[in-house]
Amino acid sequence: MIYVTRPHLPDRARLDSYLDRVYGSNQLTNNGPLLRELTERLENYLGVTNLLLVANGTIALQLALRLLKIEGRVITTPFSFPATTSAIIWQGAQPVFADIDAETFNVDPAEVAAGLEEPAGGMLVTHVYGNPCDVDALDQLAKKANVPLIYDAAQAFGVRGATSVLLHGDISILSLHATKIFHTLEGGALVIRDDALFEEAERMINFGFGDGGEILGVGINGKMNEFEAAMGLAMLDEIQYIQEGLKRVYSIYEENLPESLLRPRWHSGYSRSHSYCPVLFDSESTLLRVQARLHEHEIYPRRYFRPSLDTVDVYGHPGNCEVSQDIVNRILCLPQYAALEDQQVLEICGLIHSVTD
Ligand code: T4K
Repeated sequence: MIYVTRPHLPDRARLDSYLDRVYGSNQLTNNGPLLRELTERLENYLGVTNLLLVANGTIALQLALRLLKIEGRVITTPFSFPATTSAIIWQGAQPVFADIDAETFNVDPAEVAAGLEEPAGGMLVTHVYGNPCDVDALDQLAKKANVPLIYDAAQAFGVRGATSVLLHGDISILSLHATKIFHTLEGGALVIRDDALFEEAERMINFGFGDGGEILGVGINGKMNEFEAAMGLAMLDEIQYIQEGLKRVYSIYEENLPESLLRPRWHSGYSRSHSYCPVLFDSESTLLRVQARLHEHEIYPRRYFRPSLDTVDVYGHPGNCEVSQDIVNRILCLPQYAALEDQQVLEICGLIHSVTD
């Protein structure tokens, strides 16, 4: 079976050497030594400061919204994972969907500007497939409207231009879930621009406790544990191998997929994470035929993202994002992970050709 992704498991002896340290210290969680070491190494690797490791990417989004005291209308994208919208609603705010650009699949700044014509509490937008949004335009819009801006960079680990993409906006969040290029089993992170807000976030994920154990704010338990940090350290030791593998697989797709299949227009000036291989078909019926052909061969691509989040009834705020509603019906993410063999990628390309040619 070939799934859309396959989590990387680092060398067992390497992981064990980190786990031995946990067994030696008996410190299993609560800001332990491995967590502190991983935080420092990730800050260096990503080129950021004020990075806070947490339990998962979803709680990172919820914390970001809470830290920035975002209420009321939140301008957001309909083309993302459900966590992006549900975090807004969970915080008691109201998602207002701005449609996406038909070429990048990221939120369209002109649509965001339209959403900001009425008073808004903030913006939460996604770097879809790790492809940076039009960050310059969005940063400007947030500044002009004087609202906080959160980037859901769950899929954008390691993406950088002149600097890390995570340095845009007030807060960027990462998912470090098992299916991501770099993972800690479950996990997430916030990168917080403001120092005072970062200190508040450190307290917030630990029940609101200050250094002396006094309760300084309403907190929650959002901590990452030492086993997860051990996995992160072992993963980081192998990140170059993972990235090279993803790049190899992606380039085989690029050379061998039908030219008629559209790919997102990637933001020039930024590195590519190669974590996802989305392809856009001319119609949903072609997509369904390709999917069925791949399933016959036990190959399971995924329809990331679907549905368009502005159409989800339980979110209670249906929108009318025509571009997103069209794209979700035609986009398919092909299997993409470092351990995929050249021959397997070529087989997938051949099966797609057999339907589209
Ligand atoms: N914002 C965005 C833009 C996101 O993409 C995500 C997460 C979030 C926020 C929230 O972050 P977290 O709270 O999750 O940290 C997967 C991931 O679970 C999810 O983290 C990720 N985005 C999303 C894009 O993909 P599903 O529902 O597709 O997961 P699942 O279990 O169907 O896994 C996909 C395939 O991976 C499976 O078909 C088989 C393979 N797999 C998966 C797991 C977990 C394995 O082989 N082994 C495994 O252990 O969401």
